[in-house]
Amino acid sequence: PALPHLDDPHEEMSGLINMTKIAQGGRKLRKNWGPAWVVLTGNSLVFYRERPPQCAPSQGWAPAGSRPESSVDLRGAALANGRHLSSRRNVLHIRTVPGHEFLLQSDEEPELRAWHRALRAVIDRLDRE
Ligand code: I3S
Repeated sequence: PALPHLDDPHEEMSGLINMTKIAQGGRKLRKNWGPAWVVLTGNSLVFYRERPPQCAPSQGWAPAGSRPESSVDLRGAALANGRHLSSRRNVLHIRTVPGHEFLLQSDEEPELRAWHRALRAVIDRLDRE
């Protein structure tokens, strides 16, 4: 099934990172930290339980049969340091327009900074469109 907001599916960045959802549609959720394979595209953040199997380059990052757990549209999203929301170090807080909120975390500070930079670039670009 097509994902409605994946109209710019080129991959900006992907990797395995600790993640928890903390709100869904503005409703607070209980944290459930765990590793996720996260793909940043031109307009979305897509979460997989694990890394999808490698596929032919022509097929891009979303091989048939690998279903994302969830994905969110980053247009208008807010991105901030998440230090006030967790006791973990190197935490990034993402809040989307419909009120879905996520924390991303890595013990490797450069890794989290790379995600911060890449997300900032995508969100800023979407703001200018
Ligand atoms: O922000 P919170 O609610 O104190 O987050 C911690 C809890 O969710 C805790 O689980 P329970 O209280 O549901 O058993 C988790 O084990 C912790 O990891 C959460 O905090 P951190 O600081 O790790 O984000």
